[in-house]
Amino acid sequence: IEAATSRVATELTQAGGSSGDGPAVGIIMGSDSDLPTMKAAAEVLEEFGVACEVTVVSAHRTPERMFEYARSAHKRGIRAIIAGAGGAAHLPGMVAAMTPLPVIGVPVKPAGAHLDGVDALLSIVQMPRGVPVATVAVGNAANAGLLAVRILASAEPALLQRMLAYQEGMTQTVLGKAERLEA
Ligand code: RP5
Repeated sequence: IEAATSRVATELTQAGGSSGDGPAVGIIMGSDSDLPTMKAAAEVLEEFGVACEVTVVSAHRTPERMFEYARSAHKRGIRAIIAGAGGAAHLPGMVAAMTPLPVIGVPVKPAGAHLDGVDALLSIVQMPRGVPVATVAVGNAANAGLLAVRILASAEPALLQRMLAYQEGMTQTVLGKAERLEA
């Protein structure tokens, strides 16, 4: 992840992982200022051994780059796209309009934002029929990573087992806390 994020503002990069040759998930964001939020998605994917690429694609500042990314991702072997943006967050929806891949949108709350990320949430979630974006909670890039894992896991038995183990781990953690509380 460190290697991927250090080059994030310049070009497509690949983070570690073991599922296949190239990255299976593309993580894109409107600005490198979104990285502190979006890196949680890359961390989850790394935890599950899913290879990803991390880069900046701005719907407003680099529209041609957005077209190129969205139109080519599936041809490069990407199987799901996580797209985060703040403010007038058009990136996830526009990418979804141009790719056949599942797109997971992350509303980002930029530092010093006046609207608490609600502007980004509404920009991302209110998609018209026919162009779906699976939208997670404001700032919850970890859930975007987990959803991408689940999408891939539906066709990868080994990944499915890792997701089941992750869920069981969560259950045991909560039960442990409940036991301690009740003791
Ligand atoms: C959005 O504007 C980006 O996704 C970011 O959340 C926000 C601020 O971008 P910068 O001005 O920090 O580059 O497009």
